[in-house]
Amino acid sequence: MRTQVAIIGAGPAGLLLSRLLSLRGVDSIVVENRSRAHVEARIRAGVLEQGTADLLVEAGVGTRLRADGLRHDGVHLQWPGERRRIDFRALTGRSVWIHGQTEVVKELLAAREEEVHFSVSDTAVHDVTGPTPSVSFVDSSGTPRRITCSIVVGADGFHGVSRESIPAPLRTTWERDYPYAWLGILADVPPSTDELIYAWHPDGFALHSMRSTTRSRLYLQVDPGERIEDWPDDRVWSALATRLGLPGWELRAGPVLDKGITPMRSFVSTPMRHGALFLVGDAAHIVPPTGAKGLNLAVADVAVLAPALAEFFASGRTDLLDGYEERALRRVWRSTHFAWWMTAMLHTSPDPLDRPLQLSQLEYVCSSAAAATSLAENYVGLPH
Ligand code: RFL
Ligand code: PHB
Repeated sequence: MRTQVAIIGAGPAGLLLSRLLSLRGVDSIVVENRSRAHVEARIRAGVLEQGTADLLVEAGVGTRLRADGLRHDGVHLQWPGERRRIDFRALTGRSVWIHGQTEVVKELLAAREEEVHFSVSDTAVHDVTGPTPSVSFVDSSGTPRRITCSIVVGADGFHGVSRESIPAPLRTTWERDYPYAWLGILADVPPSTDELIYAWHPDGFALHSMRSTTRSRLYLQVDPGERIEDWPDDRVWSALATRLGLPGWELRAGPVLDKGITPMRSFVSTPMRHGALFLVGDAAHIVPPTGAKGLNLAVADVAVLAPALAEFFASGRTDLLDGYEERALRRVWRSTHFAWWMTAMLHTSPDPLDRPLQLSQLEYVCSSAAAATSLAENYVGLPH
């Protein structure tokens, strides 16, 4: 097979890149090691920055978002006895959109299905610093195949192969594993809140999010060693009711459709480019979910890379490609900081100094226009 851009990974980053390239007349082929059903069913992100939403609409893959997305003009921050609203619209003139990553991926896949090879194995990257870059893999019928191309894009997430194909001595990584995890549930019950609630509580952080007007998504801070079997539904609902509780407000419980525990990590790996190989999204960086930056950052990388690749194929110009890493990393570090900062403000720890510092910070963020604006502009996303 021959194409201009071989893309490894059919997550949001790989699929959106393929879509944006096709709109600019650049050919690509995507290889994905999971099945289509698996990729379409993965429950992940739910908050889109305005810039992410705008890009999806511009790319002609925002039909579901326009029909079903919920515009949120703020979030609630909470600690015992207090629930305060941060008004994004008043502070920044912008909003975020509640729309499941699952829906984004389904619409992108429908637009790119002919170009995606699912259920492949043994994906490997070759000769990205030489004259004949290629990606080899074994297809779903067991046949070895190879894509020769000009550019390889690693959009294969944190556990992919493309980052590791850059020689280890050339790589620098920054990494932190947090001493807590998120237990998340998707529940078939209308949200008990109009906007997201981020709650500090002595038992641990809790988040009330949603996927639609009929589906709630909720999270609890737990120890990373917790086993999901030890969290039957009634224990989860009871912990959520305690941590999100406020006099006069009630949490509606309902059937749990999905339940899982996710570790929390900050991770950045450079370079994001090695010869003809470019990394985008979780393949190069991971943020803890507090602040909802992961998917948005993957989209932001693609928003920089797609026009740079289109320019390269149209005119041979390389300056935009040469500037990709620096431009992408500026946003990566801003979002990495914001996600770390939100995480540090809201998660309880055994260190007794943390509690008064966190409560002081929460009070400050909710009462100072300057501090609230800083949170708001990072949350809604700095301009692309
Ligand atoms: P993905 O989505 O991980 O996609 C990578 C794809 O590559 C495939 N792959 C391979 N394919 C071929 N060969 C190989 N060797 C391969 N190895 C892997 C994988 O199967 C997969 O299909 O990365 P991408 O595209 O960079 O997108 C990143 C986002 O998915 C991620 O940042 C977000 O989901 C993070 N995240 C959230 N981000 C937000 O912006 N807002 C949120 O509210 C939010 N909530 C979340 C999240 C992530 C979560 N989990 C489980 C990681 C909530 C959760 C629970
Ligand atoms: C979600 O709805 O999954 C979600 C929302 C906000 C976050 C993280 C996850 O900060």
